[in-house]
Amino acid sequence: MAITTEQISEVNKIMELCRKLAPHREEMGKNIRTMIMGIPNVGKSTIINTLAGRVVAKTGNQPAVTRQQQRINLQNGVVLSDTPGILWPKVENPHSGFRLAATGAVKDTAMEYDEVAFYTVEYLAKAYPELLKKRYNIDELPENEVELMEAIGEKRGCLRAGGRIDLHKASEILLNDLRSGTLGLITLEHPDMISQELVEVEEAAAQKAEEKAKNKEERRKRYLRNKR
Ligand SMILES: Nc1nc2c(ncn2[C@@H]2O[C@H](COP(=O)(O)OP(=O)(O)OP(=O)(O)O)[C@@H](O)[C@H]2O)c(=O)[nH]1
Ligand SMILES: [Mg+2]
Repeated sequence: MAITTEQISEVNKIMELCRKLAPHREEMGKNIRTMIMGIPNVGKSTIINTLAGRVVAKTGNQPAVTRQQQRINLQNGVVLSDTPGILWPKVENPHSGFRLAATGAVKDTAMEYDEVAFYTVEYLAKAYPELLKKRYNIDELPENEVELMEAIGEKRGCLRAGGRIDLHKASEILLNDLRSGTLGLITLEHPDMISQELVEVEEAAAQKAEEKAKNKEERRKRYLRNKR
């Protein structure tokens, strides 16, 4: 992805902020030590290359491109550490799982790829219908997500023998367009969505715990019956 001059000057503001945060380091004549952290495939290494003004860190459109910590001296009083992407040990909210997969933060093989595309297109149809219409030249978006993926596939010539739509190919087109920014500026998550989803996650967890307790009680009863 090409970085614009505007983006470069935005990114360089980070340097000013770092200096403000740690003025004592400069007074001591020491380098300010910084570290960049985040989920996989969000552009950590790309920011580092932009700050360095040259390619010092390997980037790529998939998770786990950076495999170990790498320290880069920017030669302007700041030393930067690039780190591999990190994720929560367990993602309990299924919506978060889909969104992480949509952005490529988890490996494409970790989840059912086409399901991820269906989830994403359903969200985009609600949140950004105009972007979808424009990108794929569709006047009216079908309500059903499978039909919508079929419409995208049809527009892009994703055909299989017998004229059937190749949904996997259509899924690849959609997710690539999202990840490359070709679809437009998109956010997959808002704070209010999360509050609602967390309530659902808690309810599901409570229900699971209740079922588990019930099963345990059943087992205990059966055990006591057999013992008699
Ligand atoms: N659309 C878009 N793509 C970006 C942006 N910044 C980086 N990318 C692309 O996103 C992909 C991942 O970038 P990296 O810099 O390798 O990401 P990372 O966070 O270092 O990834 P890991 O080291 O794998 O955790 C690359 O294909 C970049 O070209 C951005 O602002 N917008
Ligand atoms: Mg990286």
